[in-house]
Amino acid sequence: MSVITRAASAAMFDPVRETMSRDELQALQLRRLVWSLGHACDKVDHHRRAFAAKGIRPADIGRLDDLRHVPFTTKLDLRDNYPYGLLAVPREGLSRLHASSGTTGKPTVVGYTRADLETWAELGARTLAACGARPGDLVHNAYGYGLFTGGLGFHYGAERLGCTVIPMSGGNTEKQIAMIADLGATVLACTPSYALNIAEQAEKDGVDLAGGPLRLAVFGAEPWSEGIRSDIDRRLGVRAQDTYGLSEIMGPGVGAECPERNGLHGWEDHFLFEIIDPETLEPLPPGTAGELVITTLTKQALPMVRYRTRDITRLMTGPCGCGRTHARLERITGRSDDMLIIRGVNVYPSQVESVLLGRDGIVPHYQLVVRRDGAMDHLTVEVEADPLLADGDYSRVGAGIRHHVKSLIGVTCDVVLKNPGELPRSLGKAVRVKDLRNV
Ligand code: DLL
Repeated sequence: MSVITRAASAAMFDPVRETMSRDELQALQLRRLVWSLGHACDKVDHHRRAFAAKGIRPADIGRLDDLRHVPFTTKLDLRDNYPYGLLAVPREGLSRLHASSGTTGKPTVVGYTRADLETWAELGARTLAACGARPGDLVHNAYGYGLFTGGLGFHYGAERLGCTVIPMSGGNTEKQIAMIADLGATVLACTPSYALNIAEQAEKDGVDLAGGPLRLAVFGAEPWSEGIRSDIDRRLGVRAQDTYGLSEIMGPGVGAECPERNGLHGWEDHFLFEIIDPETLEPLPPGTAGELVITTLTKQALPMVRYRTRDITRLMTGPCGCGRTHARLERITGRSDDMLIIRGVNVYPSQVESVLLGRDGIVPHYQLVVRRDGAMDHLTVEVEADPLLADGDYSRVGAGIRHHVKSLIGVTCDVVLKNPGELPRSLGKAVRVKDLRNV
């Protein structure tokens, strides 16, 4: 990293919170953990009962390592206590509610006190700053506004940082492009799959966004690959950075990539991160890949105790060139519930994306279709042909992809090349898997 970049990003640190020594950080975490677990057990029946069932009390936590004895919380617990059962404050004490719609059943409802919203804005600002946004930037926010946390989460974070926000929300892509160009946005905040949609539409409309003032894209909310990163960097003329978050914990702003692009700093003064083996549920040593578990340290309305995110990553605690001391999460490759098992081989959509990206003859719009073929699951990769690909070359390109998926991921699949524009375009989170096994 160059001296100039380091100095520039250092200017945007919170010098107290973001660069404290690991010892200081862990001492702060322990103090806050004891408060948070006590708060959860005092105010929430579910947590009190779960602790009692394990025969432990918050006061028994003397070291961070003791967290391994504390019960987990899952999405099912949120559903079972729908809508307000896990709140640690009366409903009247909430300033806002958000909700995330699952694929089945009731949505997950989350609540925030005024102080929680303050913390969220602060961490949103920290997240944007880590990615490279600065006061005075013009932020075009195309994350969905509404119950989804993406829109309002980044909105208040950007305002807190001192940016000007265009609260665009998702959809109406042609209008988005006109606004980005006419108003001179410098930062684009949206999902990576929606940014691809914007890039494609701008190229069709003959609008040169790469030649304009846009310089940074703040992505998140779904898995994406390095291939998509370089594609978008080039087509939109930006530096695309990754951010992580989930509504159950807060929304966007739980972690962010710094200019080093070597993982996402998780904001450890507000969240405690663990990696567990999803089978044995035992914590794994630093550096090992597994399921991310998060405990909130400062949340008032909805304290979360060892929340099982289902997201697969690894935690890196070594020093980072940017100077921040907060541990880094490796980019999320996928969720354990998105993992497909095809003839015994574990496959994440993001692995297939990595194989597809950069190959000649196709564009980065794809979907994985899973069907049941007798007792076996069968995978078809549907990917769009480059508009310049000659009809006679479809089968050669398809065969090349099939071969690479087999040799790099180890799974046999069919590849169907779709005509340009045939696959659905994302307006928010892309739907990468079409599961036809139970229809
Ligand atoms: O997606 C919050 C968010 C909004 C994060 C905008 C970043 C930007 P949920 O709708 O509750 O919240 O979905 C959370 O999305 O558990 C991950 O599976 C996935 N996810 C979030 N960020 C990333 C990322 C928002 N950077 C779920 N890479 C999480 C991969 C991500 N997956």
